[in-house]
Amino acid sequence: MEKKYYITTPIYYPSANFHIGHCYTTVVADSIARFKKQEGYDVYFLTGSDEHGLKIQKKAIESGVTPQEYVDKVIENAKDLWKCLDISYDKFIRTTDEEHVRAVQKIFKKLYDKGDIYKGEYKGLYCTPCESFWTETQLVDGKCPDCGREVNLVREEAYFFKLSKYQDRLLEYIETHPEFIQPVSRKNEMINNFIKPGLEDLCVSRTSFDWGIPVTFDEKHVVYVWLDALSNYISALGYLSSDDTLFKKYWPADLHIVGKEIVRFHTIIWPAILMALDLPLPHQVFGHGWLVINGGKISKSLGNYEDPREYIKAYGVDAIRYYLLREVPFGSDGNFSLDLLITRYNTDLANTVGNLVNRTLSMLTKYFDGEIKKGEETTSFDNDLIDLVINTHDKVVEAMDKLEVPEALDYIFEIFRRCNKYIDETMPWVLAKEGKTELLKTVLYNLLEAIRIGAILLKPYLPRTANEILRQLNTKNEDISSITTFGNLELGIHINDFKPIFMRVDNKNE
Ligand code: ME8
Repeated sequence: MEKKYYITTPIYYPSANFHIGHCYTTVVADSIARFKKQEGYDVYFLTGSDEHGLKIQKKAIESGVTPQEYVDKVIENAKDLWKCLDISYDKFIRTTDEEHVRAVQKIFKKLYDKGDIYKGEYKGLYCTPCESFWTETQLVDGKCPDCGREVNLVREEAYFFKLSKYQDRLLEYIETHPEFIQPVSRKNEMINNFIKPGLEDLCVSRTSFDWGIPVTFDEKHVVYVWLDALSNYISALGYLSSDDTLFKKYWPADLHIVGKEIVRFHTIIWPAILMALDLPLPHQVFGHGWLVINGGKISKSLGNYEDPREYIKAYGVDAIRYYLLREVPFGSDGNFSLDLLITRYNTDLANTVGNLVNRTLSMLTKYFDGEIKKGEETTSFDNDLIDLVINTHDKVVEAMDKLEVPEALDYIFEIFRRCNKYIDETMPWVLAKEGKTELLKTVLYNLLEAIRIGAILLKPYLPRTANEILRQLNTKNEDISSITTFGNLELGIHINDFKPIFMRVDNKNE
């Protein structure tokens, strides 16, 4: 039976200003989804946009359009960015989709009927210019953390979700399921900073603005944006709809990948809601770190913001994917700079892979007219190369099981580095000069086969590069099942036309 794998990214606030940091979650999720597909899983990969709430309503007012007009316009920006980054999602959900709206309304009603949502009064600190509620601890010097103005104590009729009721069950679940919150540091943070000090019931409706999903039985209330947003993970699969086939097939999620600042919502509020709905919890929530610039935030106002499409235009999509996947230790913060991007590009992509493929194909053209042949003799360096290549798949699988994406990628690059060393060891140009044709055939075959296997393993991370290498090799054996043994590169075929895949870029600071 095919194994299923349901993976999600957070749904993004629609924006006209995405930066490179925003690309991180989605590129990582895309690579994991592609990897699982390659490993034979039946994968469902969900992403989307989070379109309700005061923040969006205010942006729409600033732009002089309705909230719906605003989100309809900027949504194209997200979809275009994911397209430029080769994101292979199966569904893009919008929280303004009819089906989502209906599902959230049913979820709200279900929790209300069960007694887990009740009507009460919200008492809190309110910033009128910002129309935002704050808690005492969120204030900065006693003022609104957004605009720095005075806050007032206000009261507003609101519905509450009985989060406190689930505190003990949640703690027990987290403690008995060590894989649920990863990395471990985030798990400890959730337990010690939030759950153990005590969970308070959560305000889940608002009356002070109207850009949200109306509560069906009390229409002056709209559903709190996080209850609305988190529900996307099940509404996207048709939960509580007339067709819940996908829900039955894919829920519970195998992995929610989220940024560290929203782990709290995904590991406290979301599981409590699921418990209240009598649904199983996701297998894992992974909270990744941020991409930072000089240790600080990336933002337009700081002037360090660049549209990621500019980098894609300059260096190609795989240079960006590679940087994000390789440079940032998964789980920790990682630094971004153009210098580092170019260095990684030149060293790993242009030199290690691009140059290797180009050199090898050039030699095959020069010595054998581009025909792939197998030699009758072997060199003393072959076994070491072959062993490394054949063992790489297992190492990649092991790293990916732990979501160690940079490590997985590095194992694959080890193949290309080993190939370059093999060229230095065997010196094919000397073999050619000395007329050792059988050895030369063997060396080139081993290199091409190692490159083929490396390219297949590379597909989930750098799909374009991998496909271009395989196209240049003119091989039909592109499947993961063809890399369990060494020697499946077809004999007698002629390689396709080829050109360098990556051109070195001048780095002014190098
Ligand atoms: O949080 N580095 O949406 P969002 C790494 N709508 N990741 C970053 C980043 C950076 N510099 N900046 C942003 C939301 N992100 C909610 C989610 S889910 C039910 C609702 C990541 O658009 C951030 O951590 O603010 C998050 O995972 C994603 O971008 C979307 O952020």
